[in-house]
Amino acid sequence: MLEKHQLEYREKIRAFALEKIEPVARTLDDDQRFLNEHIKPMTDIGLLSMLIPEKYGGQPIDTVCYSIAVEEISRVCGSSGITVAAHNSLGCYPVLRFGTDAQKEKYLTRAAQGELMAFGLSEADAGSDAGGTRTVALKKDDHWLVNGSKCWITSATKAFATVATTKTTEDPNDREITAFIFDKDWDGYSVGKKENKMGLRGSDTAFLHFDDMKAPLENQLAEIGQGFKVAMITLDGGRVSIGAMALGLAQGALDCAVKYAATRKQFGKPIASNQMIQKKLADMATEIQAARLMIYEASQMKDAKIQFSKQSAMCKLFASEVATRAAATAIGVLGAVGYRTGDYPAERIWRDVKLCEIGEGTSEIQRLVISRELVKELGDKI
Ligand code: COS
Repeated sequence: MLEKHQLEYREKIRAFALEKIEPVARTLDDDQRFLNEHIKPMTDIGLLSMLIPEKYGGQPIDTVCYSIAVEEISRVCGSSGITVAAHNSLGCYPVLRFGTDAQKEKYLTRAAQGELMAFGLSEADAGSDAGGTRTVALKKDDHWLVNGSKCWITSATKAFATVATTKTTEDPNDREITAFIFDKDWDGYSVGKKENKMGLRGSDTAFLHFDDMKAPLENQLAEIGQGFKVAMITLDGGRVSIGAMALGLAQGALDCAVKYAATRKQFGKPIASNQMIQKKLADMATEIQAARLMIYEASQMKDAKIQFSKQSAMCKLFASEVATRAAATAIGVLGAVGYRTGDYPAERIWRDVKLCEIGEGTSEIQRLVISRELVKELGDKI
């Protein structure tokens, strides 16, 4: 059961999403256009500072509310949902969790004012094997010299700073990985061509390149060698938000399917009166609610500071697979008009949702994380 403040927050964000985001969701996708005009209203309502303390200008909320926000935005527009989720969970959170006071002051204050932050973990040859990083930062007298590239960076062209992992050793057999915060305006920092994606076409995704880039020593985030753990802990939170995004997309698919089934008449009656359609709608709704409860549980565990790697992986895995099914089922309920681009969001959701089974760890990686946690729980018993 949600608490009163969480229900009120949901109403507030739902109203915002319906008023500001839904009317343009289709054109963002059609034109592969980033939601520039929404950054200011999103900032004002707190969507870009949900995890940032008030002293840095943030509008902090609990993680259940954060998941609700990502769900409600994604329910009308996946592209906007991932922009919000990546900025908060991947860009801001590691600075909040591991940053020095000076780093928080410098970066979170700007983030709370609506400047986006990004996260760079993946590389061309380091995807699921995130520890296979080749980007390298070597310590020179008064700076780090950084070379390499990161890929699949959400909001790459927009973000003023990126939290990224690099090796900090030249030894090919040593996986010493360290996290940093890199600023977009530094010499040697460049953004690649915007990716042409199947879905989430209103979100901005590109490579980041670092060519002999000098990073000040104070931009090291956490201890040397702790970068992989910084990334994994960040992903524990990020995966809940991808779960919430999948949930919103699934709910959007259900909204669309129910409305259509209740109004579309064939054989003289709404198709919602057919048992085969009823089964589809009922199964979708039931799975979606189960996913929602898993996301709330993982969110609560994060706030309670209980180890939640397993629950985070589970809720992302389940919600994204539920959402994939829901999107396909919605198209089935709509039939040919669901297949056509434009009139109904079902086909856009179907394209958007696939990312949820890939980004922040594939479904295979979530299963790997879950099963490793299960074995770990046995501990001394084996
Ligand atoms: N929290 C804290 N520490 C963690 C952790 C977590 N969630 N997950 C792993 N670690 C720690 C381990 O405890 C281990 O620490 P020690 O060296 O002190 O024992 C260290 O990190 C290495 O962990 P592990 O041996 O499990 O690393 P692997 O190389 O086997 O990789 C997986 C583990 C596959 C789970 C990891 O690489 C992963 O999540 N890959 C997917 C990456 C991903 O999601 N990419 C998408 C990016 S989109 S932003």
